[in-house]
Amino acid sequence: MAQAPRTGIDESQLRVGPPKRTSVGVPGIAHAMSVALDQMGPVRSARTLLRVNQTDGFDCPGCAWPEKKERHTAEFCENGAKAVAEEATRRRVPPSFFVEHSVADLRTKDDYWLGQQGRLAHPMILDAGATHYRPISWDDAFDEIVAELRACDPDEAIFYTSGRTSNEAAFLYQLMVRGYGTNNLPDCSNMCHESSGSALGETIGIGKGSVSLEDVENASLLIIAGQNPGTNHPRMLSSLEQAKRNGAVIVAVNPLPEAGLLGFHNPQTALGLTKGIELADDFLQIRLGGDQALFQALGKLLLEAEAEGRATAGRDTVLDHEFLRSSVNGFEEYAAHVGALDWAEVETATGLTRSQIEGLGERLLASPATVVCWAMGLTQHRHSVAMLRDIVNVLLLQGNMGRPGAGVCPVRGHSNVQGDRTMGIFERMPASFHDALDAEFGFASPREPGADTVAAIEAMRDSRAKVFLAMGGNFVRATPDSAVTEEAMSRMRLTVQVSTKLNKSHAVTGRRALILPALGRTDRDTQAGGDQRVTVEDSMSMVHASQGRLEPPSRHVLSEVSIICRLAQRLFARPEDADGRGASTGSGATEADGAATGPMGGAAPDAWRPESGATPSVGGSSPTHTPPQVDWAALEGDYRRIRRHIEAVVPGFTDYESRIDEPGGFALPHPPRDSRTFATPSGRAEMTANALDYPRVPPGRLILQTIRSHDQFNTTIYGKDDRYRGVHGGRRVVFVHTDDLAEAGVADGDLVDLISEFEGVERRAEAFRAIAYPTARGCAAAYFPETNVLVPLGSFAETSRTPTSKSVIIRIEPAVDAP
Ligand SMILES: Nc1nc2c(c(=O)[nH]1)N[C@H]1C(S)=C(S)[C@@H](COP(=O)(O)OP(=O)(O)OC[C@H]3O[C@@H](n4cnc5c(=O)[nH]c(N)nc54)[C@H](O)[C@@H]3O)O[C@H]1N2
Ligand SMILES: Nc1nc2c(c(=O)[nH]1)N[C@H]1C(S)=C(S)[C@@H](COP(=O)(O)OP(=O)(O)OC[C@H]3O[C@@H](n4cnc5c(=O)[nH]c(N)nc54)[C@H](O)[C@@H]3O)O[C@H]1N2
Ligand SMILES: [Mo]
Repeated sequence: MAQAPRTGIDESQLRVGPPKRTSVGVPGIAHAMSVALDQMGPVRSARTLLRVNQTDGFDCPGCAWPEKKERHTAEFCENGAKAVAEEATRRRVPPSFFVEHSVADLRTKDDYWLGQQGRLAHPMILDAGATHYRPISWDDAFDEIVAELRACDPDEAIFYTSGRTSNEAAFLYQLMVRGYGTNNLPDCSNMCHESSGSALGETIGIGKGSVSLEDVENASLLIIAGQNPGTNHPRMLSSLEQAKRNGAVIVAVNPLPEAGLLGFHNPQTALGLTKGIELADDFLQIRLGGDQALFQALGKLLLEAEAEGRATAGRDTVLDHEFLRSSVNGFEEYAAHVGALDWAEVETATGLTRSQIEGLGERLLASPATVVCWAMGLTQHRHSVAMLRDIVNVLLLQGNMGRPGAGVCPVRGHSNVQGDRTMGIFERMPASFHDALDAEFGFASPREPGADTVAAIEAMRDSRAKVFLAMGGNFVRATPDSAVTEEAMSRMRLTVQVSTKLNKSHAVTGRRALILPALGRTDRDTQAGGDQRVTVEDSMSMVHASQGRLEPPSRHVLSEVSIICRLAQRLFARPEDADGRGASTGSGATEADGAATGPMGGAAPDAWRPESGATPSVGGSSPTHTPPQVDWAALEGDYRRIRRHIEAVVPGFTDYESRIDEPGGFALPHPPRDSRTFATPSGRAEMTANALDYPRVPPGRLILQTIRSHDQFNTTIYGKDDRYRGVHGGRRVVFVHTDDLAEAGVADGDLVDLISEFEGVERRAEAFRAIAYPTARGCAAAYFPETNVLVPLGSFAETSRTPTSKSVIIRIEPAVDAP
């Protein structure tokens, strides 16, 4: 095992070569193994990697692409192996590390250096005015949090979640937060697939994808728009390869010629190692944000083909008339709307020719079953929700919903981001969820919607929030407008990070800060009731169990469930309950069973009052509501009890415990997929007429998308390369079309500053190497989180309020400090 690096990334070592056309294969596996050996050593590497995504193993902490029923011995991809290695690393961040490094020192380190230091091993506190974190006991840490929470109005506290949190932890977390009295539950989904949830919820009545893995493999046409699976969902490539072998046509829609989409060497088949397969039959190099125009044009073409008496393969007509009649609203308005579409505008918006779009129209006609897949390329624009509604429109026309091989496939990011939502991590859950929660736990959850990510940052910026707690993630780096967000964070009275690894959010803190080290997926989680498993939900609504088996990083690290249970127990303790420490102090929980025996079993109404006498400064009165009736210690001791509560509250979890014993788990209900029914207010799928939008880029400006390199997982930077795009040894690069570089008077390799322009305010990211790259004209690309300084907090998608990370208007200038 290699030592953690002593320095961060030295951008002067950057080397740039040509981009690749195919992905994975032998170099991918070799690279994954070298990362694993570096972090874990040989024995732990073998033991760990062989358990990824096995039915009795742990769920890969990488992406949310589902597993097949029959598993390979090594059911992981290069980037899954990297995600596992980062978590299962043997490097540690012990208390002595914080003696050596002040917070000011940590602030100067880059994301790569921070992440490479290893697993957090002890709870730490940063006192007001202190320069260094010091170790703290768990009990004292919880007391500090409770004191601050009691001193503020519940709506002045923000509770963030990242998407790795298990169903069990997520469910208890939202219960604690709602019991405390707020819906301020922003999550990474607000920055991720919120637009998908909004558009699908409105149109098909459920904010989740409608396809199964079999549907993807049996589709006749797969349109993959705004997604880079070769890097971000490598296991998806095996499904695409299978689809291809089954005769599917694959069309990639992307401003960048991404290696994984164009060609693929499957490391899991003997053939794949040598020969590889061309995946995409067509590549439409679209302009950033042009997809709404593309799909409206496709709808128009289908309607014209219908008028000409043509037909979709396998049917007498182009349109699925019976389905439209029985199950869909809004056809007439939609048809009139796209009928009036102007081709010149479509060509401007997309940068594609009419004949290219007609080519895809022909492919739609030739396909009896079409799936559209997408990820961040379609969700992070101002008009993303309308764009996605227009995708649904096109699919509905041909009845491509709730049929084998057809439907919508938003490909999720974090491994349990979808499950967290199902569990109630959402600032505005439907009334039915609140009703069930209240009935199960005998309390009245607050019904006022809470803050999403953008609103949370605004509240912190404007001093309307005082306490920030994060269940995982890296809030200051993942969010837009870094300078604004960092300043907002520093206004907090207390910031708390429940984390596995060190990151920038531990260095940019409130007046006081806590780091609470948590177990990850790969770690053994032993409680009073024995070794525990947790459950997660993948991108296709499959719920399955996950059990880690590695020795935890230290005996001072707790599971997320433990952390929540112990915190909640204190938070809801009556002052006379001897400060509520009770059973949670030791290594495990009580053996108590049933809800009646725990410390809160018999809590009287209005038991919850601030004990410190501090008066909340906003909102006036102290909360006096009844807390949820929960035996937190019992739940901590045996997670099956948590699952019983979930079963009672969340639809679709009947026989939860026995169904996760099945290999592969079980599918949650999805009305369009299961029965072609739609739980919208009208009971029908909704076609919508959406005003056409696309980014208008002023002359001399570019539109910038902020993306992931091959060596990162969001804000965790595994390494310094982006192999498929030909970048090695550095990250501060901006990909620009050769002609756009020439127009800007910049030569390939020059150092430039990126200046974003939004509503008269400029934001600057300095010293990026300009790379002449085959991207669409006018469309630049650079990596996040380095470019988050450029994404304005006030620029977000309509309806979903997702920051517009894929459409930032910029100009490029020779770098101020260039030699
Ligand atoms: N290894 C690894 N795996 C990951 C992650 C990671 O960081 N590393 N992150 C996880 C998470 S949380 C998520 S959400 C997913 C993200 O998965 P992706 O969405 O694949 O990630 P991005 O790097 O944001 O890539 C966006 C893609 O969309 C294209 N694109 C951008 N704008 C447009 C547009 O307007 N139209 C079209 N048609 N295309 C566009 C870009 O060129 C790029 O190919 O991956 C998950 N998996
Ligand atoms: N400009 C720009 N910004 C973006 C995006 C973009 O494309 N462009 N993408 C957005 C998207 S899609 C997303 S999902 C967000 C991601 O936002 P986040 O989810 O907040 O960020 P991550 O980088 O995934 O969080 C990594 C940290 O999570 C902690 N962690 C990892 N595993 C665990 C665990 O099991 N338990 C606990 N408690 N902690 C854990 C580690 O400490 C690690 O440092 O970023 C968004 N930001
Ligand atoms: Mo994401």
